[in-house]
Amino acid sequence: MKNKITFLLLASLALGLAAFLSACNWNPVGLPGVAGNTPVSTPEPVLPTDTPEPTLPPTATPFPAPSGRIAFVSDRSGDREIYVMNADGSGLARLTNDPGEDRAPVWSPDGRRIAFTSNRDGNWEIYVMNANGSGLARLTDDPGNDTGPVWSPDGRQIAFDSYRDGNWEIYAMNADGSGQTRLTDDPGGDSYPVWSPGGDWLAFLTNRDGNANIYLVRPWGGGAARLVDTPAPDSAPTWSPDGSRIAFLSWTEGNPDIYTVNADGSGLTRLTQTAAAEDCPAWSLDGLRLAYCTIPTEGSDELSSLFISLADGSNPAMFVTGGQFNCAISWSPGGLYLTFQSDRDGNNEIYTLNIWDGTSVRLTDNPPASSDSPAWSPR
Ligand SMILES: [Ca+2]
Ligand SMILES: [Ca+2]
Ligand SMILES: [Ca+2]
Ligand SMILES: [Ca+2]
Repeated sequence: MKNKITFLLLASLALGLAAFLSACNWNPVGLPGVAGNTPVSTPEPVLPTDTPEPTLPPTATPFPAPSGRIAFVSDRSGDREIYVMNADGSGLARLTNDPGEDRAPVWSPDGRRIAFTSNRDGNWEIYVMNANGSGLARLTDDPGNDTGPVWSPDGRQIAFDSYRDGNWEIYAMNADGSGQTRLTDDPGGDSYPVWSPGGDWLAFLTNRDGNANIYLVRPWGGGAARLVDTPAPDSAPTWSPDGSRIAFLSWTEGNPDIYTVNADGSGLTRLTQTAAAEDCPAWSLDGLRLAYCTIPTEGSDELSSLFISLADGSNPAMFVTGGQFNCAISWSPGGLYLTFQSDRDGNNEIYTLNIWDGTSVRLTDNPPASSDSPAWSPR
């Protein structure tokens, strides 16, 4: 009997202690460690508060404003330079200042650096700078043209196109320019490398089969393999965020349409069937949607438009129309906005689009200069 009472007493003490710990949100894992002789104060227990009654009617939560920065190219100073601005168009800064042509800014995955292509030293080379324009460094240095830098997802490598061997080949290098390695070796033109989200593949374009096809190669080299065999030129491969599918453009039906295919080459699916030229397929960050542009055929009285459809091509919704060119789509961090260039107001300017209410805002206004090639920072 005594043992039973003792047991019950201990059990109720244990339950009480557990209830106390639970009620206080006491988190033993969160306790600071004791370092050296520094005394550590015991945190005050946090008493549970009553769950507040929901306020009716609910107050409107403001829609998140666009964050991050947008890099772009403009010739407003007389030659093409790289600029950056806040996502509302404020805080404009010119990052390059060289009579050569500077183009194709691409953000490092951590948003701290920008790689770009310039012919300032007599032929196209790859450069990198900090996101405020400081710390400029040339990464390639050879007489052949080097273009199209793309960062690996971990930010440690940059893949690019090079003509240093007498035809276009895919190269990769460390982000400081060291370790430049040729990944392809074919007399055909190999260009436009795109990293898979996992960093373990590069998709690229090659005309080694007689028309432009998409191939895959490992970032460390080895053989390249054809992803999909289409009878007409393909272009603009872009990986879904989970790496399972690749969207691209194909001229199979006589003009560019958007297709997707699994990363193993199976499941080829045509998403658009229009006479216009689709362009710039860009997956939403959750992989559920694809944004793209249509560029009307020459002589058509249609206007260029920007669409967002589901990832299988269904439910295409026109978000923007006007002008002959809406393109260069880049999604915002968080995925609630995208930026694009359009000549809907007469010359190329940079816009943002709120994909939930469909409103677009023009961020640049420098006629007749062009502002184009917007790239939204990843954070
Ligand atoms: Ca320049
Ligand atoms: Ca070069
Ligand atoms: Ca080649
Ligand atoms: Ca089409």
